Amino acid sequence: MVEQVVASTAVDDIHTHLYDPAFGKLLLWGIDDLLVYHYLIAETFRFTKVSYDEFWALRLKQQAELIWDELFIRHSPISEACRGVLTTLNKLGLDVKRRDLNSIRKWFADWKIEDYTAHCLELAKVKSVCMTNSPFDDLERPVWENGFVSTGPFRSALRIDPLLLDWPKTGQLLAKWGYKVKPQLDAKTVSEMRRFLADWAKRMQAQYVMVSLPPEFAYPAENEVSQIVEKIVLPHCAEFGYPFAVMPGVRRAVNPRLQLAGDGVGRNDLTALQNLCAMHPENKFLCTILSRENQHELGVLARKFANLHIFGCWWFMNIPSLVDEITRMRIELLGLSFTPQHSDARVLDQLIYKWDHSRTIISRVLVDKYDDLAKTGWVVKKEEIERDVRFLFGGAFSEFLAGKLPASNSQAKE
Ligand code: FIX
Ligand code: ZN
Repeated sequence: MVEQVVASTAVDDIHTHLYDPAFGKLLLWGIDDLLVYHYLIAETFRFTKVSYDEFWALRLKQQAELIWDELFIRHSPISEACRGVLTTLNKLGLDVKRRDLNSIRKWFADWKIEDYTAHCLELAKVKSVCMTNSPFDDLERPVWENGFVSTGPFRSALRIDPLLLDWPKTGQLLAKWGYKVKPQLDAKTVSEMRRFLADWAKRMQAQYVMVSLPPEFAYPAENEVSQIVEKIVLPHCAEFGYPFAVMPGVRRAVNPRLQLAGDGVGRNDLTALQNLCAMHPENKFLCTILSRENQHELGVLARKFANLHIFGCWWFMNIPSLVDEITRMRIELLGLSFTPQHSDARVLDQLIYKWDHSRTIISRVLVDKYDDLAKTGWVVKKEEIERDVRFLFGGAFSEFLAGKLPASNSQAKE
């Protein structure tokens, strides 16, 4: 019964890198994009003799062929990211044992993107998709400036990494766009940076404001990042009720020659997150963290602060052994008050495998947990299992977005 409920309950995917089809080429899909996923690029360079420069000079189709040949033909595709391509093709009804890239390409060529988007969402049983939207992206910004408003399943989150991590350089952009900012965070600059955030969060109808952070992130601290968080981001989020999503643990460009595939991981001192939650009870925080070593501490922090909602097994954590370990631990620590998974899909079709693989593990963990209850004589009804799974698959997140902070939180600040 649990397996059937988990397999059939539609999910809100709360963090992806997908786009509404209205964003045109920014929405990646199809076999070539599936193969040229940065997870698979990194794995290909474990084997290939092709140099970085040669690889980046290839056209997308040629890159896809090289990856297919190296990871699927010359070796068996047993890594999680390789297996994901095969799960996706299989669920789409393609015969993977033919190993025929060109016939797979022909199958994709017959689709129109609007129909294919609906097909993927239906197969993956995803009812909404949260995009990652950056005003600093030159391809994306004009779509918003031309008045795009999301009415369908695609929702928005305002991504602000350059504002926090690359000030004052990002200030030059703000100045160009008409915000009266200076490199120093004086009062006028602070209010103009807040105006910038307010304009973009409103334009995007953002669900939350988000940033990824390096392993060294500290709070409070005498540095620009910490000052921008304290003086600009947190007051903005508190004023308009946006949660601030922090994603610590990414060490960008560990190997820059791998481009997007070149980011690494490092562990964080979670005292920073503890301080954020404790010092800003008027703010709500979302958090997913990249290092395995931080996972238990994050679960414990969520027990301490109702203004913290933890979510997902992010990126290098999204492999079956760790999803099982992390999900099990979170349920044991927090019951149902977290969001176990997001897809982080960058290619539309990936929704199919990311959710298929995650559902299998989440259901396995839940079966064990309900079974433990059964041994005590507690009887769980089917409607209760459905209620619980809906809560894990977006209900808890929606309540966190909509809900007021517990009374203890608002009083703590007074
Ligand atoms: O920072 C992020 O949101 C990361 O998820 C991405 O930048 C990363 O490249 C990714 O695709 C992970 O799944
Ligand atoms: Zn992401």
